[in-house]
Amino acid sequence: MSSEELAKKIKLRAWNMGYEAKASHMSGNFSMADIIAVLYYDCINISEDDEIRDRVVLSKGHCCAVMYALLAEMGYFPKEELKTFGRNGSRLACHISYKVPGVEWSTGSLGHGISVASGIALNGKLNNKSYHVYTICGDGECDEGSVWETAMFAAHHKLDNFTVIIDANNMQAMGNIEDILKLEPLADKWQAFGWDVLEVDGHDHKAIKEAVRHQSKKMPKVIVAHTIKGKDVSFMENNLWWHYQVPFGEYYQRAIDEIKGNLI
Ligand SMILES: Cc1ncc(C[n+]2csc(CCOP(=O)(O)OP(=O)(O)O)c2C)c(N)n1
Repeated sequence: MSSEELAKKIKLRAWNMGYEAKASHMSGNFSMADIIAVLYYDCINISEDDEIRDRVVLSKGHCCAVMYALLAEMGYFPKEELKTFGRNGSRLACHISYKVPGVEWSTGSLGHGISVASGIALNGKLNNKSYHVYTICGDGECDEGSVWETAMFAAHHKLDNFTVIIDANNMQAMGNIEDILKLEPLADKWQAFGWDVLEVDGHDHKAIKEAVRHQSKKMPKVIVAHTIKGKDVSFMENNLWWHYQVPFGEYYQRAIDEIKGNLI
């Protein structure tokens, strides 16, 4: 299986999970699927040895369905359990939960995951650990003040074992980033805070891989990954309605057909 196939696979699983659980945030799940597929397939150390395994914190914790699907694909827990997503008593909560094997930290309150992740990275530095810490953050999430505290903190401590990947899909819950709270020039802002900044097409697996593998020296790294919200489903792409709309009716099968049609 290629990382491209893995990305499509986890989208299909997430869509089915969302349909059964009547869960939203599917379009934000789809914009980041390629990023996490490349991360786990091609880049990070997923050793079981706690001393050396890389850490991944999903800061945009509302988009947990693709992450759970990915972790199940990677063997962290049985795929069968994905059917319990969002059910009473299930550990697969609709915002990501640390109770699920492979999940580093529970998130959902935007701006928290990235802050915690920087602390984990500092801990690694102070204790001479070889692990790298990655966090996936939304662009809307960058409205949170704690994101910019982290930007200062990580640069101050020269955390070159820390990578933030921004899923820059240009939308948040209630509208376009540009209209709600302008972020541009986003890359320049991170650079001004003392970060090594890379920009990629967040659906180009080769470009994502190269950016993730790029080793920054004495500074943290941010990858601004330009993505499309709802990627690969025509009626969801860049359509705000699908931020909170749950999969239903005729849309259910149409999305599956489109994602499968795109299977490489
Ligand atoms: C502190 C906080 N405020 C508000 C919300 C509600 N909320 C959930 S998703 C979302 C939009 C986030 O936008 P973005 O980070 O760009 O995520 P994406 O568009 O990728 O889904 C908001 C405001 C939240 N989860 N946490």
